[in-house]
Amino acid sequence: MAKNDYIFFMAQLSRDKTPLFSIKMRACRGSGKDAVHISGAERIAPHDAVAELAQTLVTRALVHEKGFPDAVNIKIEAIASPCQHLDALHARALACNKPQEGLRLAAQLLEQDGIARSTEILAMLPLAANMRGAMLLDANTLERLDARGGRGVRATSMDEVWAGERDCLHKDHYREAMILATKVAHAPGIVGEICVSDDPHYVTGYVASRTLGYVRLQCMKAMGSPLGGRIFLFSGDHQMLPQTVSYLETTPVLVHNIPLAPAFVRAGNSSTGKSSL
Ligand code: WAQ
Ligand code: MG
Repeated sequence: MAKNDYIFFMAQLSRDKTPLFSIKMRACRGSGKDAVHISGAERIAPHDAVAELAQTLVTRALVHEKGFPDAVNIKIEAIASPCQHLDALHARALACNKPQEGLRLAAQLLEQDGIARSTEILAMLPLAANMRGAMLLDANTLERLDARGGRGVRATSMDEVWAGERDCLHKDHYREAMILATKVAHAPGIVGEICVSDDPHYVTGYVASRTLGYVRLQCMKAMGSPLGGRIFLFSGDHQMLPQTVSYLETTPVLVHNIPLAPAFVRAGNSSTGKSSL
């Protein structure tokens, strides 16, 4: 092998062996129990891209509409376990222009997906506001399963598969939510998710599951409201819960083939007056 070929070969080999890194950013104002979450984001990237991404995420933390943070945390860790590769959920988008309409569509979609108590579940969304993570609920009994007070369960360790840098200085609500929703939908025992952003000017939310796909709902809350929240719905034997939470919190997931954000279309109305979704 010629010398240059050898150098190229060795460089390639070491790159393939280079572990992926998780880069997590978290910004808050205040401290201790009174800390208010301002922004958070995470990426999974190869070694060469880590320093620049960390810098971009710090900049993102410093320019959030919720104001200046008092503290920005960056955590960089090599990913030790093998990543699970998942195809993104199918995506669609339903038009609506009032929160009540969005919430009603959400309830209907979940009900059609087999979640009988969807209206009661949606009425619990305000309880999930101001949590750092999601409220984990038994979809059948509505019992709260996370028992973690204001923290909730956070899905972490996921990104789209690295295909060169994409802009992450600005939050891409759809893309980041699709990555999270794809991981959550594949967690053992999880049968659905509901999400409303806590970003005051982002009123679009979604419901998702493996069978439903990812359904964007154009308006889920009043413009300007800082109240969002997430609910993860669990169904099954509670003995499985530690496995579910561990999957959500630690299994590294890389998502492939994220579809472009679909345009919002009106749900058709059937003769019964109920939307056909
Ligand atoms: N794991 C669990 N819950 C989380 C996580 C996480 N990693 N990150 C945020 N949450 C919870 C927390 O309670 C937040 O208040 C709430 O979700 C909303 O989080 O297709 O921006 O990051 O256009 O404000 C939906 C995009 C965007 C819809 C959702 O959520 C679309 C969004 P945010
Ligand atoms: Mg937010």
